[in-house]
Amino acid sequence: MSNIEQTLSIIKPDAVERNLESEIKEMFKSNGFQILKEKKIQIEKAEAEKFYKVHETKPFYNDLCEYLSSGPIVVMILQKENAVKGNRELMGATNPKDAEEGTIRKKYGISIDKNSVHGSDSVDNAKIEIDFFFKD
Ligand code: IDP
Ligand code: MG
Repeated sequence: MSNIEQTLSIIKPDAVERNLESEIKEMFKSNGFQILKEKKIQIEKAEAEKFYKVHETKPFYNDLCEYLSSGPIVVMILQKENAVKGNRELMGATNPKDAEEGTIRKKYGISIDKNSVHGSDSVDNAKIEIDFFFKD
């Protein structure tokens, strides 16, 4: 049975800054993802804090929010069969050092904090995150 899903992807500041936007989008497309909507924006730290609220008790929360708001990002709605899991697989492990060959984070990630992409971790969170950036 078909299970077309949508998920939220972000190309983070470290990757935008290194002009990796088109290469990363090509990786999504060549892996069967459709980019339904996209925009390049820069967010305020307060918005980053809202977006990453689940991590508010973590020691890296402040740096993470500083970082996500430090420069332009590209936010996208990706669509594919089982898109949420498929995107997590294509992204690779949070720490690029642990990411598998062929994943975005292995290829482009610099460190655990500058790991080039964000992807929703569940279907429920994908809906919340898509609304966060694309509810008009
Ligand atoms: P994910 O992006 O793979 O879903 P999460 O655990 O949700 O990983 O963490 C969100 C983001 O917070 C990560 O992508 C990474 O940029 C940052 N992060 C996670 N763990 C650490 C850490 O131990 N030190 C610094 N930054 C971290
Ligand atoms: Mg996460």
